[in-house]
Amino acid sequence: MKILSAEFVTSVSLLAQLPREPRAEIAVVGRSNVGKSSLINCLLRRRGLARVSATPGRTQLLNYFLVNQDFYLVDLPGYGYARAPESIRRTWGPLVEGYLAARRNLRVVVVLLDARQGVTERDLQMTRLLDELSLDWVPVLTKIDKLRRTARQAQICGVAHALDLSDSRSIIPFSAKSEEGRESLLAAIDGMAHKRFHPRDSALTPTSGPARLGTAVTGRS
Ligand SMILES: Nc1nc2c(ncn2[C@@H]2O[C@H](COP(=O)(O)OP(=O)(O)O)[C@@H](O)[C@H]2O)c(=O)[nH]1
Ligand SMILES: [Mg+2]
Repeated sequence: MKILSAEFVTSVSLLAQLPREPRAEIAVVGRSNVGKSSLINCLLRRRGLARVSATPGRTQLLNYFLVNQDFYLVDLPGYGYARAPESIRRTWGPLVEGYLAARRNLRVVVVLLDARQGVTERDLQMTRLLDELSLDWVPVLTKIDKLRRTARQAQICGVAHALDLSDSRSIIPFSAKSEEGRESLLAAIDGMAHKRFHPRDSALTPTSGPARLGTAVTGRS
């Protein structure tokens, strides 16, 4: 998928403010400081579109980016920032969980995991929630450039094990610095945004767990 256009559309702090058009949505979530803003800027090739923040955890906003005049990339507030004010931490759950549970046009959730830290308890809570909600999700290992070549495969296997994935190839190693994984992630997003049939659109029982991405993500950079 080529990025032809990308623009910031709106920030939402209440579920009642969510856009009403029935566009496909791809959400991005992860711990504060995991590299979410950097990943979005890298994917969309727009420096500074999503701010790379020095003070994480200050805002609880869902940021909407319109991509190719086609689908929304939704930047969800990061979790697990210990120094965030209590009032902010209290609003995270209802806002993010409410969005994930109710948003019918949500196609897939991109779950960011820090390559050096691996899977934390908060990450597991998130992936379990996504499974409970029968949402497809794609694990992405951010800042992969910080791992030495020798440590990297062991870490990927460890993350697959922690997430209970049968195939470690469903994890996308990513670096906003080198752009490794950019094409793989774009291909995965493209596939999910344009899938003709999506369980959330119907009354059929949806399948859950990491999205089956077929060949889209096997050819890594
Ligand atoms: N080496 C390296 N650093 C990164 C990468 N992505 C983000 N960072 C750094 O990690 C910090 C947090 O990044 P940011 O995108 O603001 O994370 P966010 O809080 O999840 O939005 C910043 O200092 C970034 O420069 C990456 O791919 N490689
Ligand atoms: Mg950020």
